[in-house]
This record gives sequence, structure tokens and C-alpha cells, in this order.
Amino acid sequence: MSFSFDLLGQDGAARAGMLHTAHGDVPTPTFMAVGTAGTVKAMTADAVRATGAKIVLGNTYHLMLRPGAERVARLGGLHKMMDWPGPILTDSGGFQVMSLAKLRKMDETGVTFRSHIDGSAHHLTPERSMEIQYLLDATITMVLDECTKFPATHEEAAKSMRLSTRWAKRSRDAFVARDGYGQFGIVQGNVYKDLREESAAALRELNFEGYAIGGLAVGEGQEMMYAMLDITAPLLPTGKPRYLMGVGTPDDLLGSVARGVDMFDCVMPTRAGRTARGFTSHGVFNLRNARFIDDGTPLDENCGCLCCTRHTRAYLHHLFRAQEILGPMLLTMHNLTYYQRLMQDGRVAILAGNYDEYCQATRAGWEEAKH
Ligand code: PRF
Ligand code: ZN
Repeated sequence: MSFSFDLLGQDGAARAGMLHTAHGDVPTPTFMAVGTAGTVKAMTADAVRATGAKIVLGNTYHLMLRPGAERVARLGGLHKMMDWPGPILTDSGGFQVMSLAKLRKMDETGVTFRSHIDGSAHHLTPERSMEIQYLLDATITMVLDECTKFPATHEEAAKSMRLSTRWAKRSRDAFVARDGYGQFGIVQGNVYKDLREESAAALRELNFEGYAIGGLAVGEGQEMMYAMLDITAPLLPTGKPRYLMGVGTPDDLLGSVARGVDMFDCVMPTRAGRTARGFTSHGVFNLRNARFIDDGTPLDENCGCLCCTRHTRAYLHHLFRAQEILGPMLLTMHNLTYYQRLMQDGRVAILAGNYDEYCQATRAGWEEAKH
């Protein structure tokens, strides 16, 4: 079973495909539930499966610090450890080091930092990141990169992108190819067209199994992000999957699929679920709001998840008010189911050639929450 991607249909720039991996197939566009520390927060693996998720994300940074990559390997790998036999993509660590670790120092060799958990010192190189992801048994390994902040000058962005390009080459050399496993390069270049072009061209030379678009959703706003996708997506091979890292809202997903993106990950549905925010076909609701105290209707009557078929808005409101752990569990379940359905229905629309209409109808539904 080799790692491959079939492009099955296109509607404008929007794509419907099928990703084949050693751990199963993934229909695209797809949303990857975030399982940072070897768990999708508040969810059993069975509950994650029930949302329709086909692939989950894990993090090199968190797992190398706790419980440790060698330990995960001794326990049989991340799939076995978290009871998720399906595909797992792991991020490479650099991005999380920059947002979470203390006393970070970046040089040509890699990044030195102190753990946010116990202050211990670590050095993460492209080679070590590849080794860790191998030990975790990641289906999809990400290259080590540096994500520039926004705003950044052209000079800063160029210097950083070229470092990421050299690390991508080292990551490719250190990657141990296995049947059905793949490695993705990450396009950087901030908001500069010439840098995105240089980055994409260099990464294409390395012939990755897929390509991620990094360095976006870092404060540049949706319009600028879309402009960068319009520039970057056409630079990537049509026969390989494209992954937009760390994005986004349901609206971001619709607009990014329209621009040629196949894969996403974001903490939004899980984090929002733990803080009482529910994504529905009528828009976003805060379940702590007093308007739901006597609301005996389902959270979203268009949703088949356990939360929506067995419980009411009033019950969710009560659970969050009483700080009961079932509140975050039910709402995470619902939000992930909502994101999965958004992508599944989008895929059907792309294959039917009416993706624009699908987006319009979906966005019209979200307006209802505002009234
Ligand atoms: N690089 C990596 N992980 C990421 C990003 C990136 O640029 C982003 C940017 N939105 C999220 N996660 N390796
Ligand atoms: Zn639901």
C-alpha cells in the first residue's frame, strides 16, 4: 500500500480527492481533529471516530516532552497508545516551540529551548524532529520549519524562509521512507509573493508526498490569507494533497477549499467546545447565555451527533453553568461533527459542481444566529 492522492473532481479551484495511506483512506477536503498530547481533548477515540473524523493530528513538541518519543515507541506507537488505528499527521515542533517554550534560541542547526512543563533544556534539529515523528509512527511527517510572525519585513521573511528551505532539505534526507507513509514540505514566505514562489519552487524539487501552506492565520486577516492562497495553491503540484496549517473558522474552511486547499487542522472546534461555544448551521452560540436556560430544542436540528439527538440546549446551558465535565465533552463532540459535516457536504458539492451554491447556502444559515 503506497501513499498516494487521487484527485477525483474539481469545481473551480475547489478539489475533491482521496488520500490513501498505510493506516486508511481519507476523503478530501478533510478536517483533522487536533490531538496534541495523544488525545483529542475531552474525547474518547470512539467518540472521535463517531464525529466522522478520518485523520487526527499529534504534536512532536508536546509528545517529546511528555511522555517522550522513545517511550511512545516502546508502548507500540501513537496509534496504539491513543487507540487510533487511522492515519495520524504530526506537526514537527518548531511552531509549538515558538508559541509555548521558554528561552528559545534559533540557529542554523535547529532550535534550543526550555520545556514549558519542567524547564528542562532541549535541542530540536530537523534530524531529531524526523526521528521523533518516526518513533511516534506518524503516517504523515511534517518537515521542521520556522513560521514568521506577522507583520515581518521582506528581509526577515526571506531570511526565515530560506532557513526553512535548508531545514526542509535536511528533513527530506532524514526521513525514513516506509510504504504508505508520507512527508509534507511547508511553504513559508509570509505575505510576500516572490518569497512564496521561491519557497514552493524549492520544495517541489524535493518531491514531497504533499505540501503544506504555513505562516498564515498569524494575524494577517482573512482577506490577506485568501490573497496568499490564491498565489500559493497554483504553485503546488495538482496531484499531491495541500494542507493549510492551523486554519480555521468554518468560514475560513469554505473559502480556503474554494482556493484549492484539501486539508486543515485547528484547535477551534475543540477549544470552543470547552468554552461553551457551539458551531451550528444557524451560526455560533454561546451556551452559557441565559437565552438558553429554558430552551428544550436540540443544539442543531440538522446534526446527527449524540449531543444533538439526545440532549437540549437547556441541558448544555445547565452543564456549563454548573461546570460539569460533560458540557465540554458534548459540545466538543458536536463541534467536531459540525466541522466534519462541513467538509463532507463540501466534497459532495464539489463533485456535483455546485460548491459556490453550497457555500452561499451555508453562510446564509449562519446569519440566523445574529438575529
Ligand atoms: N508551521 C508549522 N505548524 C504550523 C504553522 C506553520 O507555519 C501554522 C501557521 N498557521 C500552524 N501550525 N510547522
Ligand atoms: Zn451535533
